[in-house]
Amino acid sequence: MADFKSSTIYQVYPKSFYDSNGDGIGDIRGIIEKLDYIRSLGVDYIWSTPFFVSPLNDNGYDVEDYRKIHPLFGTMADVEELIAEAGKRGMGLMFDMVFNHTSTHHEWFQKALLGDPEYMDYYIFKDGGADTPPTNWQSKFGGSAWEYVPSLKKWYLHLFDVTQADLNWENPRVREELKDVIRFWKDKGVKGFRFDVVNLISKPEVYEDDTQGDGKRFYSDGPHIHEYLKELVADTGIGDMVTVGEMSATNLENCLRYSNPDEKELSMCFNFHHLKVDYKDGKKWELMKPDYQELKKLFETWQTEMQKQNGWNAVFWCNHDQPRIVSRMGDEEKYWKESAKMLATCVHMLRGTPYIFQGEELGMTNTGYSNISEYRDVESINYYHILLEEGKTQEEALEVLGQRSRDNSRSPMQWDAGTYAGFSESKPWIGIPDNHSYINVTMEEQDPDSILNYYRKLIQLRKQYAVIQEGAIEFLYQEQQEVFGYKRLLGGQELLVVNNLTGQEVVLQTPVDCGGCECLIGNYQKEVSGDWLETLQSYESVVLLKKNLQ
Ligand code: TEU
Ligand code: CA
Repeated sequence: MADFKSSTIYQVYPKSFYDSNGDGIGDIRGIIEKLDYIRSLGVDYIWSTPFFVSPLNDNGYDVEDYRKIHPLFGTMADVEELIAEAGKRGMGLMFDMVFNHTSTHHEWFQKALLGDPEYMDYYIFKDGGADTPPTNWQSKFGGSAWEYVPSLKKWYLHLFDVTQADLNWENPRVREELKDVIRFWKDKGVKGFRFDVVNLISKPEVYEDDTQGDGKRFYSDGPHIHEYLKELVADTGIGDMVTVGEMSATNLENCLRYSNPDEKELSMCFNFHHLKVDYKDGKKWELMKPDYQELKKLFETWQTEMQKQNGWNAVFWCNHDQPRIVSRMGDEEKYWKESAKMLATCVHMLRGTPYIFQGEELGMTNTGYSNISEYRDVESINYYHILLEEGKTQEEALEVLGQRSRDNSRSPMQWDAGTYAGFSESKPWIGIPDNHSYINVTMEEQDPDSILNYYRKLIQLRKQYAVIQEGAIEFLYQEQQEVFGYKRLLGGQELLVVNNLTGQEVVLQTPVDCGGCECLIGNYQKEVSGDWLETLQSYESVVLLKKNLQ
């Protein structure tokens, strides 16, 4: 399997990828049927979000049994076939390990609820009167992070939904149980792992009210996090596999440690700072236009420091929790194609491992649901009510969801222009935007100039040019807000990446001398070789290779 530094990773959300048996819900056999498509992109690994037995209150991030497949998605035989068939095509599977919490349906929690002290110690139970939660910490999905169990006269911690109880990592037995889960999947031939909100697993010694916030500062990158990760990796022998930790409200200092190979923790981290530049005062549910200066600064800091201190970034715009990037930072109407390609270029030429979320490669957009009944995500539904309670009108609340809901990325993959977008033969579990009439795999396959074919080319360029994989990075145009530019340097090669983040033409403050350059990729048909590049058109992207520098 390819080294993670030269790889591109494709994320599949099984429930919405492809439905093989016509029940309106995507499944494992659906992924198997579409493996040739995924292979055609040129990616090396497939990260699939969870399909284990679960009540699906958080679409599988509430795991009831880490070793069994939810019948809605298929069988163990299907999963084994998926791993084998991907392997035949040169791709490795990465499974999603949700180890910060289990579903309250998990047998461990069920035993805890019966008062079994051994299993109560698997979770975080605290004393407290029925009216006073142990602390004022807030759930990430809204409301208190504590739930009272009258029969035990205790509260349990849930940083996410009330049916997602946080595990007690201080308990060595919990750590052993979770290592066994990794060994189980490793033995099945899984080639890598994504660890869900893994930087939240180490809770503080003392549980106290957070007078400055929702509690996150006490448990994000908590006191024993690095120890726990080292132990998990060493004891399961996954140090040579590709691993990525999802880091919630993290910082650079910790991510440098998580991803520095000498620390023997993880291959790389997801952080979300660059995806909060449109949060007003840092609040997800308050709308603001993206602050591009801040976006550029964040990329610059993280890229430069990771390089200096031998860390490694996962680079991405989209996943199953994020709105679609073309709707968010591009222009999904007038410059749909141009802006989707420009945004792709911005991250795919960076130093790090790029991730593509299903449908991103087609330029899929936010879903634009107009009624709350169309939403499925627990977080969206909770916040809709919170927004109404805060005094917003229904229209205003829907406007916020339209831009921020996680369901924006969870609509079915658009395979063709037919009914249900070729995803299923029956009505899917969640609605499909009308734009599948022109945003779909079948049509984009036929168009050499499509977003799909542009992504293929970006992935291929990374394979072809060591400077994209390993080159040093230097940032350009820091003073020019509309332009996101950088250089990659390796040996005698210099790669120049220039992107116009706006829908207006811009004049470059420093024109680029294209003498002796080859244009590797760009989203406008234009001959740049031997010329000066002085202006960029709306959302224009240009990637130039300068050769044989002395
Ligand atoms: O997400 C963690 C997480 O905190 C977010 O991305 C979350 O969706 C957002 O902050 C809410 O505003 C991971 C999974 O990717 C997500 O799907 C799960 O719901 C969550 O963990 C709990 O397992
Ligand atoms: Ca199905």
